[in-house]
Amino acid sequence: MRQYCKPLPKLTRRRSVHVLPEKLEERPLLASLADVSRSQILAEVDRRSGMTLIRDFVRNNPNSRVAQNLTKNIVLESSENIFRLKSGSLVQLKVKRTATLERAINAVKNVPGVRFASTDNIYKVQKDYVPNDPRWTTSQVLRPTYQLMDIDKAWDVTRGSSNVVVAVLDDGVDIEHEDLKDNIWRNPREIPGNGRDDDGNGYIDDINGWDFASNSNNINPRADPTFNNAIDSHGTIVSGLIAASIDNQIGMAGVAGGGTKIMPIR
Ligand SMILES: [Ca+2]
Ligand SMILES: [Ca+2]
Ligand SMILES: [Ca+2]
Repeated sequence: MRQYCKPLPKLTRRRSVHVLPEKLEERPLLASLADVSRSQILAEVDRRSGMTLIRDFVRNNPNSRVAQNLTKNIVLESSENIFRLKSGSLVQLKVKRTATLERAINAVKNVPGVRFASTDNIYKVQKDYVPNDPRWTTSQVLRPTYQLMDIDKAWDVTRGSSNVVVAVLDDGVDIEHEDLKDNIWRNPREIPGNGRDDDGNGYIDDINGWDFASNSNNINPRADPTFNNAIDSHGTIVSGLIAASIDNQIGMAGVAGGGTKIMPIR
């Protein structure tokens, strides 16, 4: 996968990237935070030093309509290569104040060796992500701990994935908890309640996990009479730290609560 990314000198690498339009689908996390530069455009050029190709063309064909359009719309002296590709380069071209983006793009597209040109789409990476879960803002314990982990910066990159399953080996997990129930792993090859070991793994009706202490498929601590309620369950608390649903306006936000699944083991 090719990604055309290059920070402007005045911006930090962490906070912005430049992306050609046809590459937007490769950067879904950034897609809603676009801005289009009004003073520069991007072009993909089939030479490692793309600006040399463009400047040479103007020098060698000064009277051509293509070269004249180029010099009329682009500040060639200030334009530069910004990213090397395997088979060429990405160049950033400064648009003259008297030109429009459309005219500048058309002028560059007509230069031999330019594959295509487009607007320079600047995507600002989200920072200081704040979930809407009430305990995220009120907890005097969780929030400082999360901040020590730079969790807001991590959440800019990912908030969890349903492709990831975390086994919690503890005293069980309250799988009916309102802030956990959406992120509990479910065994896709086991049919619940039929008294059979459908997936042949040696455990009957192991839908969400397994209680090895009681040799039971019920891993919810609510089933244990020694627990008064779910808050007594260490496994439930740990699971909440990992995968309490983010942004559901309930309880807290787990570090990977954007989809990561919990497999309770006791
Ligand atoms: Ca089974
Ligand atoms: Ca079964
Ligand atoms: Ca929540």
